[in-house]
Amino acid sequence: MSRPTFVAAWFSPWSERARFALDHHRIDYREEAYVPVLGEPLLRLRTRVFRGHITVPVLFHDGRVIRDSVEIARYADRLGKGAPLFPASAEAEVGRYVELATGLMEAARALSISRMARDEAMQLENLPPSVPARLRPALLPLARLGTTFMTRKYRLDTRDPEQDRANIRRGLERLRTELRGRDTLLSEFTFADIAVAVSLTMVRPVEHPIIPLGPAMRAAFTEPALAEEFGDLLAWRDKLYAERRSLQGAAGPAAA
Ligand SMILES: N[C@@H](CCC(=O)N[C@@H](CS)C(=O)NCC(=O)O)C(=O)O
Repeated sequence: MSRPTFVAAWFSPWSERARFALDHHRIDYREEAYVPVLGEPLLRLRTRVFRGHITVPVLFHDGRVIRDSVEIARYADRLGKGAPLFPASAEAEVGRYVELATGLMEAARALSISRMARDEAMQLENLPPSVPARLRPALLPLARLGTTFMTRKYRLDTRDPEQDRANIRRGLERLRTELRGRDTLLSEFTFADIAVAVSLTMVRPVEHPIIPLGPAMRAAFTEPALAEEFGDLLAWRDKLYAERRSLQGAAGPAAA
């Protein structure tokens, strides 16, 4: 099999859920770090998408261009030899959890980007880990442009932070009820667990070498009150990462 190329934002939960699925299946891929704004023209050229939004992750393989994290995970199920993440018997239920997790991430993105927009340390740490420390201060204007760009692109300034927090809380309460203290949301480990576990990054990031966030980025992604209130869900996520997240891919320096 030829080696797929995975274009991803190193810290982004959308990228991480696809990376998790690729690694679950032990797929040998090459990761390329995507830098918002700067990386967009080349990505448009490579994907031949010249209008509308373009996002990462994107997977290139054998002439295919897969531009969606969930579709990449489904493709990993076709390529890989691990246990299926989308078992036919649970298609609808997995889809329901993916929708819930994506809603949580969208609400939380508005909160984290608005924190980043106000904090230089967070903007600097947001630069890909491959950028050498001595070059980082000079790239601060680029990092700042990145948060402004994301705010405009996703119309984050039109959102109501209190409403977003309330929606996240409702979603987390539902997850707590449905998880009922079990190890997996459904009767076996599926992409539902990956999508939900990864979405919890936006409540408080996992401490795992696969996503080596520094203190400022950790703070950007942490919602202190929700993290306190839903410590049980975060503990579930931490255990799932410890048991299920292989180190094959690397979101950190090796990914660049
Ligand atoms: N449908 C996409 C959505 C991905 C998405 O929202 N990606 C964001 C992650 S923050 C992104 O690419 N941001 C960088 C940019 O928009 O330039 C998926 O699930 O793959």
